[in-house]
Amino acid sequence: MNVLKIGKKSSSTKPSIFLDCGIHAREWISTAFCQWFVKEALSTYGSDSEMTSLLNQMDVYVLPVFNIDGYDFTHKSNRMWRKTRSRMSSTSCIGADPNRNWNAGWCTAGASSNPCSDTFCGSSPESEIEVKNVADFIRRNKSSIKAYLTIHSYSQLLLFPYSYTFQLAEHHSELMTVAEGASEALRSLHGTQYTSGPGAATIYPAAGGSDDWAYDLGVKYSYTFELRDTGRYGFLLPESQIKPTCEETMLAVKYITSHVQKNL
Ligand code: 0X9
Ligand code: ZN
Ligand code: ZN
Repeated sequence: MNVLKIGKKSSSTKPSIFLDCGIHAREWISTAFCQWFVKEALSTYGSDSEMTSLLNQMDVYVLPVFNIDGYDFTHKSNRMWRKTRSRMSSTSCIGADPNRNWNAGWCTAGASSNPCSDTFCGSSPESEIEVKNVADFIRRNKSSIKAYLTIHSYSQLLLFPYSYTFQLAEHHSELMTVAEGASEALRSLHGTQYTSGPGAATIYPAAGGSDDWAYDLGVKYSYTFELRDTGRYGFLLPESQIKPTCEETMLAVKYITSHVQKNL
């Protein structure tokens, strides 16, 4: 797995943001967004004041494709594959849900212990090598990572902890205010409407997700984006929507990163 580190070179460790795409194999607009983000970062550094300030002050770690094997499988065999491609000796069913495999209320709600289910939580927390690798990376860089952003589709939601419980997060009101500001910024470009809120109440209770895990580790600004659309095309978002979706999402991501910078 390759993670990109984007930012102005520095001799000391800078505060950072972790951004991942493609946790779920079939959510192709997600992987498109990480590519877009990298292109925008490199091409607007030095001309856009917000991007310049961000990359001067912070590093952004971008994991362009989290679920590599699954993503490959959606191109070659089954466009609607969601999970990893790991094998277990006990069953012929393949893969676990990489967003049910984190050690955050693992497998208690909205997840399945049936290996054949699309929301299979895995044989144990971090049983999936992709999850273990990213969890290790975030644990190793925990003191520098100030925000965790993970990109999914679809539903047009901006979610934050918790999803494994209906209890409100300690920083609920700040997380909500920032999410609403980000959604408003996103909407300003093409009118795309987003709903913000804690995962359990806004989409569904689902334990073992990366956002809840990062938050409980101490990464306060932990957000899950569910990009376009609301179901007309779903995971099969047409090519014509890639650019507008990435453009509007960029505004929301920059809104969040500016808030994080202000609160370093
Ligand atoms: O169910 C998910 O993993 C996400 N939705 S998706 O349609 N992309 O599969 C929502 C994740 C929200 N956060 C957690 N459940 N922790
Ligand atoms: Zn391809
Ligand atoms: Zn997803």
